[in-house]
Amino acid sequence: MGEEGAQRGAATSQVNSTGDDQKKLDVLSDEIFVSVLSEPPLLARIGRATGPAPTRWPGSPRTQLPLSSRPRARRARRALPRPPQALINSGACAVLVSEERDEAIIVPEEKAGRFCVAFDPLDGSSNIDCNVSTGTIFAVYEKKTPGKLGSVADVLRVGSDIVAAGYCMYGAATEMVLCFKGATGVERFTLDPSLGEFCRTHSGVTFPAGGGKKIYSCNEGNSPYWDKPIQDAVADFKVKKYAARYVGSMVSDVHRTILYGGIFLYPADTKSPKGKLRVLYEGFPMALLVEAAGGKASTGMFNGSVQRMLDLVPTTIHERCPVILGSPRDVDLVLSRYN
Ligand code: FBP
Repeated sequence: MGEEGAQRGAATSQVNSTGDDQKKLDVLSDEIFVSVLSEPPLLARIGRATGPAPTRWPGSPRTQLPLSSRPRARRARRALPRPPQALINSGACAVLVSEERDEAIIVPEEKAGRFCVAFDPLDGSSNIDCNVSTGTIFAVYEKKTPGKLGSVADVLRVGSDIVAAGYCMYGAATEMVLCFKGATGVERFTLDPSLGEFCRTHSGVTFPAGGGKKIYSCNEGNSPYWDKPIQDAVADFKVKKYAARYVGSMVSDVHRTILYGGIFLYPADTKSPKGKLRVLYEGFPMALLVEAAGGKASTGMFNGSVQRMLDLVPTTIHERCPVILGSPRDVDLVLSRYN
């Protein structure tokens, strides 16, 4: 990645509202994401303006991360309308919640739209510096607050109210995975840099039959702080000869889990009694996708009971929750430890 990559991955002196280091790319991707919500075709235009998308397609040179490098990329970036003007112009959104902003963005009444979006503009940011795959995660709600103006109440609601969810993964290729509420299976799209468009490559994707490959994915460095049921379940996976896989970017670990099978968990522990991951823009969207793909998404033992992720009702926009998701075979194995 060299000096340029290091610059982009460099930490700013800031931390976000949940105390996590904020990387320059976190901030940049947040700005782009908010602006893209204003003009969906904009991303396609950036793609055409800057040539290959910010990823490595097989065979394309590694250093082609365009956004802040080449003159055309800089011109395209300067063309991006600055939030909140961009938000105001969208006409599609009423409320936006970003991992990188302390407060929700409420779009002024005269421009407010039907939808509310919670998003993690750059998930797995601790992996940026070493060029390991990262992603973007989002959940979409339909505004329910009467009148034109939205409010935080439009997103602080039960997870099963989400109408659509998805993620983009920036890996060997850029993929986008989407689903709508009530769908069976998820839709996979791959970015074609030459078109600057996402092309649907797989439809109705579900977990492999029977649960798929025996893979467990978690940060085992936290195991001393886990409760006994989780420690026992992970020990059991080893006895059952499961393979361990952990990228440390939720998007990448969940993407692999949906495609190959197995389980991803970031449970609560004595260090983080509410877990690490955030309800609105990590837990909920991934739960909708995993359930649509025939999997299960739970909090494990949380606030005194084992709960379905989408039954949670968050009270703050950056609330955290434990996450246990994957094939029913493996999630049930973990949850059975609480019986
Ligand atoms: P952000 O990078 O958006 O803050 O996401 C949190 C995250 O990086 C997840 O992507 C990942 O699953 C988890 O934290 C990794 O945490 P840890 O480094 O504690 O294993």
